[in-house]
Amino acid sequence: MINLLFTGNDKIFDGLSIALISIVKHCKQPLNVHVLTMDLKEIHPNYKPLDEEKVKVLENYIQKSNPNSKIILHDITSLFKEKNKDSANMDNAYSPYAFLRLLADEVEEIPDKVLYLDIDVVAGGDISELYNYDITDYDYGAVKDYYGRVFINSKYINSGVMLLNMKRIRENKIFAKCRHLVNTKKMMFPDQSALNKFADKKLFLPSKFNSQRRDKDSDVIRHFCKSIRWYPYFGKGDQYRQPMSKWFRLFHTINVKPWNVDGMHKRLKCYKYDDIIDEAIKLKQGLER
Ligand SMILES: [Mn+2]
Repeated sequence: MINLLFTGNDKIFDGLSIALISIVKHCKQPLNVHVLTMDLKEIHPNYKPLDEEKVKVLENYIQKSNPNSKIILHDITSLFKEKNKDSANMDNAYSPYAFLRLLADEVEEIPDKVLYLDIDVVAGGDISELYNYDITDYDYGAVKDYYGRVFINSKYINSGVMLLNMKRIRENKIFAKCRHLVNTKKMMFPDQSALNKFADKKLFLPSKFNSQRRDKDSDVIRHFCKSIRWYPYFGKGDQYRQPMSKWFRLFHTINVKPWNVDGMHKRLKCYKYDDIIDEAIKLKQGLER
C-alpha cells in the first residue's frame, strides 16, 4: 500500500489526473490517495473545493490498475479557518491552497508515512522505489531545490515531492511551527521555506525523484516547476516567458504545466508524456459529456 497526499481546489483536477494516470502506469501497488481541499468562495470566486464526483471518476480509473486503490477527499475548510485565518501570506502570489498541506498533521486519517506530491508532477517510473525509502529517523525525504541549494542554502530542498514521516512531524510539531511562521511573517516562498527551516532531519534523495529542470530518461518523478533561464530576454512575445525584472533582463522564468499541451510541445519540446496527457484529456471529456 502506498499512501499519497495532494492538496488544492477544483482547478487541480487536470494536474491530479495526469499525476495519478502516470503513477498507475508504472506502479501496480494499491494506492491510498488523500486529497485535502476547502471552500473559500467568500474570499475569491475561484476558491472552490474539488468535488466528490470528479474524484470518483479518477478513483474508478486508478482501480483499473488495482481494485484496492482509493481516493479519500477531505474538505478541511473549518480547520483552515481555525488555524490560518489571519495569515500574513494570504494575499501574496501563492493561493491559500498552497498552505493546505501544512494542516496534514491535524487530519487523523493521514497515516504515519505519506508521499506528498505537487499537482505539477508526472511519474516517469515506479514511485515505489521512492516510497520504500526508510525514513524512520527523518522528518522527511526530499530532493534539493535546483536553484535554492545555490542561492538560499546548500540544504534547501524543493517541497514539491516530499516523503513525509507524519509520526515525527506530529510529535515534534513541525507543521505547527511552519504554520505559525507563515501566519506571522511575509515570505517569498512561505511554506517551502518554513518546511526547510523547521526540519532538522532531512533525508536527501537523488534528483531523479524530483527532476526539476530537464527531462532525463532516469526520471522517476518529473516536476514541472517554474524554472529560470539565463539567456537574455528579448521580449519577442513568447507567452511562456515572464521577465523577472523590468530593468535587468538577463534572466526570465518559464512556467509550463503538464496540462498545457501546447506549451509542453512548443516551449519545453517535451513529448515524453503525451500518452498520459491524452489519457487525462479523454477522462475529462468523459466527465463533461
Ligand atoms: Mn510544483
